[in-house]
Amino acid sequence: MELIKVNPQAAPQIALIELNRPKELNALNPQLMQEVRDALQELDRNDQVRVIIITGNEQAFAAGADIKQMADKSAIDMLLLDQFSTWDQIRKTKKPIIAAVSGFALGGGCEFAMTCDMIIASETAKFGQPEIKIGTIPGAGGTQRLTKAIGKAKAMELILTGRFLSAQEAHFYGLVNKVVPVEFYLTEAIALAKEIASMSPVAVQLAKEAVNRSFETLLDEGLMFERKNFYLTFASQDQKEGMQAFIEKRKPSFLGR
Ligand code: DAK
Repeated sequence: MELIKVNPQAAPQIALIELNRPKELNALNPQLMQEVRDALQELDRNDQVRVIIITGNEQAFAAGADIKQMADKSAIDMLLLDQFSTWDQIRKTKKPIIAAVSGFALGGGCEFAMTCDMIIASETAKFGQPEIKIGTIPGAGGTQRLTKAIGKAKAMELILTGRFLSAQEAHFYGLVNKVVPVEFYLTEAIALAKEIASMSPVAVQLAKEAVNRSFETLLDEGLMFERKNFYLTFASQDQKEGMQAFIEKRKPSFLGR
């Protein structure tokens, strides 16, 4: 594992996965996501593990998918890359996953946190779907999960403006379970994990499956729709301009084609 660190016993029965690309604010590239997928599959099989925590560092949970790797891709390149199969496998993890978020959780980073089952945030956490600013749209569930988590009006505002939600706002809108001072976000996640780990693992697995089922049929359909529109943005000049502008650290000039 190059881009993540895994500790299967961070506390008794609690595993910890740390995203570890600090210089790039933990930007999510395919290799990192595959490492997360492999780690989750192994932890799911490990009888000593009951709850999994995923975290980044104080500055960033993850600032999104890696823009530098996506910038020059065509819609068909994105389709053939098929990164969704990795994300879909992550979604199938049976054990409960808590995201312990500090700093930026943006774009794919916010989507990744929402793919987890619960979120503990530090007071410095910032959530958002800023894809619109680089000429694309959320592609890994943001339009679906954020809308279900915080309601249509606020989700629409965040997705169309790219604004960020503070940790307190995210808590107010029901996106996160709890907000704590930055020095406690990991210990708070571990405390929550321990409480869940003391329950019957069979009942926990079945309960997780049942809660997810409450919206999964619709979610599958919504994710498919989002995916197609996400790919379509890669056929636009505006996506090329938006991502290139980010890389060149300038404002994009969108032409609407
Ligand atoms: N990708 C690549 N590099 C990134 C990055 C990203 N998303 N975010 C930050 N970095 C890099 C910066 O380029 C910079 O690198 P150097 O210039 O030092 O080489 C370094 O991290 C530090 O960033 P900044 O210098 O910009 O730091 P600041 O504190 O000034 O700003 C920031 C922090 C988070 C506000 C800013 O970095 C920022 O706006 N980052 C981009 C946020 C963003 O637009 N995120 C959405 C990306 S699109 C999919 C799955 C997921 C997705 C799509 C498909 N499939 C399964 C197919 C998701 C898409 C996205 O997430």
